[in-house]
Amino acid sequence: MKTTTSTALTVAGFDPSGGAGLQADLKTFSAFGVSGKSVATSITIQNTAGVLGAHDISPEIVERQLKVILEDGKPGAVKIGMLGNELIIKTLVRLLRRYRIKKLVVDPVIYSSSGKSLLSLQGIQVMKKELLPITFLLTPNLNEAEILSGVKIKNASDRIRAARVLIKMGPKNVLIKGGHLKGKPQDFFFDGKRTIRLDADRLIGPDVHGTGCVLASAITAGLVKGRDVVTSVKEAKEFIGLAITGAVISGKGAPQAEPLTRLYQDSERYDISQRVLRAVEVLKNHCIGELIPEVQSNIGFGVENASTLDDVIGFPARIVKCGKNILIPSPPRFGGSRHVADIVLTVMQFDSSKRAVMNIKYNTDLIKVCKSLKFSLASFDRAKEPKKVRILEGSSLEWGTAFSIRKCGFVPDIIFDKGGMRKEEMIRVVAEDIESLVEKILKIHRCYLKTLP
Ligand code: PXL
Repeated sequence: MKTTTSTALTVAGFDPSGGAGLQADLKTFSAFGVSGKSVATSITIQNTAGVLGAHDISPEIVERQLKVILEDGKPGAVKIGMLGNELIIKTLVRLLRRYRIKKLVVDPVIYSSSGKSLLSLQGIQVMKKELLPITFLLTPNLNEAEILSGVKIKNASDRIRAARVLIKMGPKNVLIKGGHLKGKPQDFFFDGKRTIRLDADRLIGPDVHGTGCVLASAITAGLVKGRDVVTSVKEAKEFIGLAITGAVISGKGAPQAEPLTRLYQDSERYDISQRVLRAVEVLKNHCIGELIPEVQSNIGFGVENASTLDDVIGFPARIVKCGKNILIPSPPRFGGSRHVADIVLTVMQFDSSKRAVMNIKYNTDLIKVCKSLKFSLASFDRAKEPKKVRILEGSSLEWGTAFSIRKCGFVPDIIFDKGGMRKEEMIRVVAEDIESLVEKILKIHRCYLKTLP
């Protein structure tokens, strides 16, 4: 059990598809280690394909929800999302004033990304008149900034004008999200004095649902944790980038931002390190020293959908032979093995289900062993490597791996080469995961021992 004062409240709509609104907000708070409370303003009817309708909660019920929550303890900050209509806004403002809520992040939701109205026309007027004056940070997208400020935004200077108009309407800070402006996406922060342009890489692919909610909630969580507003915005922008990278397609419509991306990644990486540590213990116990080549061995094991060196765990100091025994001079880490990781990444481009590779010694007996075990084999010849590839340092193993796979027509169990100038001949054992890799290695080792005098 633990007592916390680190709480955030979201007042927003309910999205049954889980991608936006209350559900996305709570996941975001959790991802920041902030305890979340939530008050529902409207039940939307929607799935990943879009919003079909909305049933606003009566202002009395919104009031009762809010009151019991605020009486229970003052949240560190409050995020406001979809509000539905003017009566809900009036009720909300009255209570926020009564409980002296200062850290108020308002995401002025007016339309859904699919174009459905989520706030009444009267609601827009009441938001301008009553909610903006008590707002700490307003986070409109371009369309919402235009509607609230009355300034048509076609370029960056229009955006500055709109921000000035909005600040005059009451909020202490404004973040106009420029994700939908043509060219390089740039968010624009203004606190009445300072203007800060925040660049963001345009992320390719279809529009991701829930990004506005997740961004505003991430800022709110930062404020709860005591960060200043600009730091909170910057951290939240990094967070939304990750949530978009990890977006999930779960239905027929849009992908949804995934606020738990970092947690999922960390947990997968922890799981992989533990499995690799267990695997080398097994290899150690079986004393597979006979399989280790002169340049020593390494193991690479990639996370799901691995795409960079840092997505592949390996042993920075390799796996070293000591007679029949093997030694692990330093623990595995992600990005720890350049060469084997190159092979893993190349293999995964052809077959993403094969994520583990270990290099072992080459000799004709070992090749015979692999054949007797009915492993599929393919090989490449370093001498046939195109000059262009050779000049590009480090791409040699990628070439050899891709060449072997293409020749074979699928990813084989074994990829070998007979070496070249200052290059030791080598066998690489390929498997789906670390456990099946160890199984293959032990089979090879067992058979190989029988061939030795
Ligand atoms: O993305 C705006 C938004 C906010 N809140 C709820 C929503 C939507 C969009 O669909 O459903 C509840």
